[in-house]
Amino acid sequence: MKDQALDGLDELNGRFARGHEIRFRLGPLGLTVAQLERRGHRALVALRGAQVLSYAPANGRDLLWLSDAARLGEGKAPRGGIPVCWPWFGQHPTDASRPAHGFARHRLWTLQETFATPEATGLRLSLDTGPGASPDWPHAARVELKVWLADGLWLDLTTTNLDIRPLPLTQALHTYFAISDVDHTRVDGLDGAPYTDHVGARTRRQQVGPILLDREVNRVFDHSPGQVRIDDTGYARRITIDKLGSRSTVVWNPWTAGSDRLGDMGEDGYRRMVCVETANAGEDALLLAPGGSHTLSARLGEGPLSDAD
Ligand code: TA6
Repeated sequence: MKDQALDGLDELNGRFARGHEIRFRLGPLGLTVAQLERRGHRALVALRGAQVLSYAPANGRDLLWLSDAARLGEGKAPRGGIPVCWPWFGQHPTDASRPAHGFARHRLWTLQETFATPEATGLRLSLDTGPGASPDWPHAARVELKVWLADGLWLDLTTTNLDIRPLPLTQALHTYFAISDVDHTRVDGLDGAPYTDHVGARTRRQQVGPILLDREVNRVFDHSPGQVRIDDTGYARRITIDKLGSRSTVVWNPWTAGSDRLGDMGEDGYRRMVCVETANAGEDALLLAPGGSHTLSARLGEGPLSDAD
């Protein structure tokens, strides 16, 4: 598959590069990426799918996991980084033949602006949909992703309903975090939250304590607007995920059988990743009024894990 923006690298750099802080180049899988740098923080953002592929804080290792076996293909987003699930999360609500997690992650987004100020270095991408722009989606809407480096990686996913009808919306920043090993990692901050368990027949449950990664996990948490933490004793770090405009959180690890089904997780890849997804899904589905807009925001940060944690 050819990335249409390949032809435009010179033009992209001519119009949008910002000194050493923002440059455009070919990145993983031959994708056209924006390379962001600010005070030692580094990120790569692919124009296809507006997918962040990498984010490493100053002097730190990457917070994001990208599979060794990631590939591009028709209807396939690279396995890893932060695919944008939009305008539906999971299966389409009424038509199971439509692509899982919507179509935005497969499209080439339009670069609207880049910025490098004393406070932040980043960019804004957009995708328009509607009867003319998007035959598989009847609603006229615009979705924008603003990504920037400051004290962490920040993301704002804003949807505006440009239609005369209400817009049903579910979505997620389907973030694949890199971990040292499943045996050394737990996900905290969801104690007491109700969830729908998507492993096997769907069941409603309530989380007790942290989530241990010792089996397939696929949980859609409702009522989880607060901070989620990934504590990793192998890397001695705590990843923090703070969010706004999101009352649902998805935690996923496909384990062995799921990895075999997916085919692009790489050798034992499931041991070195966990998805913690900032979402509007399940009971947190949105209905945007005509002219209305909604922003889903996330900030990813990290710090050392102390013995007291
Ligand atoms: O968020 C969890 C999930 O919905 C799983 O059910 C799962 O299969 C996954 O996302 C990955 O989906 P994808 O379409 O990228 O293979």
